[in-house]
Amino acid sequence: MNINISATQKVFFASDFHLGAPNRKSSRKREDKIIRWLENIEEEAAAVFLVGDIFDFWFEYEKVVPKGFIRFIGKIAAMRDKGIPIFFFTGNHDLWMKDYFTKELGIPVYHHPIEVEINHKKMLIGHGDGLGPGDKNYKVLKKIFTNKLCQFLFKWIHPDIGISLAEKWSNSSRVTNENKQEDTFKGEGEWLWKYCQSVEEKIHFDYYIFGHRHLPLELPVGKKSTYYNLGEWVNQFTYGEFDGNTFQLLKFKK
Ligand SMILES: [Mn+2]
Repeated sequence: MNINISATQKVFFASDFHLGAPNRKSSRKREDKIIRWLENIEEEAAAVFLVGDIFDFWFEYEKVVPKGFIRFIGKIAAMRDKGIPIFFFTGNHDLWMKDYFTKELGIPVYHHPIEVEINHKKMLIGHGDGLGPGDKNYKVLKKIFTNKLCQFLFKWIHPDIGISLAEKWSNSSRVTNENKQEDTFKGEGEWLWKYCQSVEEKIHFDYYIFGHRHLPLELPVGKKSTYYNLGEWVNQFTYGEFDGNTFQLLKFKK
């Protein structure tokens, strides 16, 4: 994909909103903040990349849309209607997104990292789950979650039961879980960083942009590339901004 932006335009990146977690009240507060962010950037936005785990849980039934997040969905619908391109990626929490956003809002939904060139800078953009060494338990789970038969069977559980079950499960792995030992830099154990390095050996990208890690990172990949992790929006409210020349990680404070 090729995007060209003018001197007054910017491209924005964010991930891991985890809308819905840990409960409706706290999610609603976060949703309002996300909408304030979108209102802040929409004047300048040439495109917005929402890079996975936007919903703490999402499942697409044939005729039923999960309740909630209606203000956020309304906001991105309005931005699309104004002509701002928005790109969605699935994460490990919302990997069951299918074509509802595409058909209803004109927002493509990507399940894998994609290559994007913006003003001649090459970027590899994706959520980042299951890439690189490590994350072994998740890789097994992902096989089950992406299994067509499992998805077919889940679809036939009544949504009131199916979604409740999924929310219970999500509770154990959610971003708001304070016991989660992932908010400190792991050095050599940063497997997404490793993944960037292995890609860079074969093909050059200026920027590697991922989410999933819940830790804002800016790390060199070889001599000419940088790996950015977008962080998350439960505690840190970090996002990426590219002005055509420079990529920056910023924090939304309003
Ligand atoms: Mn996440």
